[in-house]
Amino acid sequence: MIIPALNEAATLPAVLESLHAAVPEYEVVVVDDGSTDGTADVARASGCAVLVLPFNLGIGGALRTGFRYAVEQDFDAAVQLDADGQHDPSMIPTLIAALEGADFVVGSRFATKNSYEVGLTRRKAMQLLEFSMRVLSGRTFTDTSSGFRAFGRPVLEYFARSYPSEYMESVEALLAANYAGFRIAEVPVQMHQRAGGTPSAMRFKLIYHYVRVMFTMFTRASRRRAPIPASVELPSASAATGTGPAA
Ligand SMILES: Nc1nc2c(ncn2[C@@H]2O[C@H](COP(=O)(O)OP(=O)(O)O)[C@@H](O)[C@H]2O)c(=O)[nH]1
Ligand SMILES: [Mg+2]
Repeated sequence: MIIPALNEAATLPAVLESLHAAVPEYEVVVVDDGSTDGTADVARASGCAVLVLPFNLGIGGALRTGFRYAVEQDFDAAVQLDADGQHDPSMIPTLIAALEGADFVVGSRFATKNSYEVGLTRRKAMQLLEFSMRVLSGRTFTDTSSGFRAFGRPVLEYFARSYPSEYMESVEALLAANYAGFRIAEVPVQMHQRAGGTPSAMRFKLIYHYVRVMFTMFTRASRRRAPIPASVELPSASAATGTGPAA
């Protein structure tokens, strides 16, 4: 389980507890990304692995750190989930089971009709993203920005060296994995509203991010045949483990 976390001390304990109850057999790593609210301490108190980044890299950078860690620790698969209680740990075995027939599994909020509510701005933007994704990838994804995902080993290795770093990276990563030829599956999930804390982007910032991600998607599409070099030496992700204070 890879949990990117920025100032989630309020919600993280309950998430870690529910993970421990639902899937005690899986290791958990929290990637604390320059939080100022004691997120790392809360995570350490639960006994899970904590990677502390010295300053804020953004969710993509934090995830890439988590993927490197998973690769280094020789995990066969990993699941990404939010620190805010939105993702239901009881769905994790379903996501992992779907890795039998896929390399990359996306927990989709919209694969079936359910009650997950998003604001109007976000909903419209998501529809536009979905449409662009259909044009660029040639297939339909019902939830391009879900942060509840499972990855098999080959995708972990791929993302450990190439995961996009800007916010809304989830969309870009989906397109990149599609171009790289990975088998991608969607599994319907029920998602909750965040349990507390603050969402990472508010309305106007969101619009900026949606415009930026659209631009990146088209750029990516235009150079889709450029391979990601396979032989990049990776610095050790576990160098980030430890007790250093979050800046
Ligand atoms: N490591 C890290 N995690 C972040 C950052 N921004 C957001 N997150 C985490 O990423 C997850 C998703 O963010 P969230 O605000 O819930 O986005 P939403 O679910 O798309 O509204 C949460 O666990 C956040 O704590 C960041 O800059 N760095
Ligand atoms: Mg969330």
